[in-house]
Amino acid sequence: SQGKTITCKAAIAWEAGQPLSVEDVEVEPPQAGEVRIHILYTGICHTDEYTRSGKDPEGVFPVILGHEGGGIVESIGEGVTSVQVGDHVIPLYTAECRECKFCRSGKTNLCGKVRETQGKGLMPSGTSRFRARGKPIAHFMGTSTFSQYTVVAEVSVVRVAPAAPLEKVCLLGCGITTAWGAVTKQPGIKDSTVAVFGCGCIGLGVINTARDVGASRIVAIDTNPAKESWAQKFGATDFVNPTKLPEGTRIQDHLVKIMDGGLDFTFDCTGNVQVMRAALESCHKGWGVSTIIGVAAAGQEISTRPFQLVTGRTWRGTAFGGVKGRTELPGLVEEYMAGKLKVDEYVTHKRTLAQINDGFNDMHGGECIRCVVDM
Ligand code: NAD
Ligand code: AHE
Ligand code: ZN
Repeated sequence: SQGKTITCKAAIAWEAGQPLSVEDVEVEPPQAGEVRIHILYTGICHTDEYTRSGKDPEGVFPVILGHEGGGIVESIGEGVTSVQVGDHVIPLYTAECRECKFCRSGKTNLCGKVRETQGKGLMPSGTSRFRARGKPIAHFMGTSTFSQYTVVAEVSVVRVAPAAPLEKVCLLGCGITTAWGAVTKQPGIKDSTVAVFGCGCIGLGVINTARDVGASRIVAIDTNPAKESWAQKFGATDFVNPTKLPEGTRIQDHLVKIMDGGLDFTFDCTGNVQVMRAALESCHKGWGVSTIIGVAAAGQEISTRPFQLVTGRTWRGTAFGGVKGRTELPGLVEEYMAGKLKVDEYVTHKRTLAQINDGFNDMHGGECIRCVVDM
């Protein structure tokens, strides 16, 4: 099939707010600097649901969503050198070209090479490799892992150890890596107090990594009471359900009170702007640092009294945990293989591609940490 268009199944989001439709899609061969991947497994992340629902200001339709995948290189375009046919790979929604201003800065994992076209649902050439019902279908986050075959830029893919089970390490394409990076790249967490708002895949990953790096106390916060035992299993020392506080008590006031003036570090893993505010205001005066990981809907804005910052709290955020995927993911896969990084523990649900909409429903149920789709 190399050099030829492949017809395979993909889950297409034709319109915002509609269920995905599993149907035939034509996938063109990779052009220069591109890689065509046979996707074997993909996770479903809350960000896929966010864009499907129509809340993403960058959302383009029709589109093939999915950004937490694992697969095998089927063919490569002209000039591609960093992966070969048959390599086991993870697509990267945060590219790493190693030559743009961002990549060379040493200050960020955000790469400027393909982000503009990626945000429009196009390959760097400004065109799509997908067609269905005779129409072009947009790419998503440079990855589109809800297709049995996808095409990505070479800068948006990394080879991983072939011995690693793709049905597990696909999750390193987003959630677990994001959480791991958000903690490990933040200096000072050892021997410090941490609060984590939201105990989904991201929040549990933050809790677990904070425990691994030696945080002294880890307070998990979730409105879903079923998350208490999850949080404990991943390393939380305390759990607070904000809906169970006495009427009129705000979560930030409660945390400042029980934590001797507040937390050293807090993380928003919900995407809710009120929660982001509470996370900032739960920080200790003089030094507390709050990190936003959650993605908020179009039109939503954060607010707080500037006094919160004047008095020494820091508000920051992170994408893909600050991780440079091509450089760092192979090592993270090795950590998993060596038993030093939890991955299997996050998989609560499994679905086939035909059942992918059930996978989205699993996510809404509150009992799902990650659903892995067998493509
Ligand atoms: P999830 O839905 O599985 O988890 C969210 C958790 O927050 C749930 O347990 C829910 O009960 C809890 N929650 C909801 N409202 C709450 C409230 N008011 N107070 C406390 N807890 C509350 O989602 P996820 O897959 O873990 O993703 C979390 C967020 O992170 C999403 O917004 C997602 O889009 C975002 N995300 C960002 C990045 C990044 O690179 N920045 C990467 C992955 C995911
Ligand atoms: N398109 C959205 C932005 C969404 C967003 O912030 N995405 C995160 C990754 S979420 C993964 O589950 C991210 O990487 N952001 C950096 C970037 O370059 O997109 C919007 O609101 O416009
Ligand atoms: Zn994601």
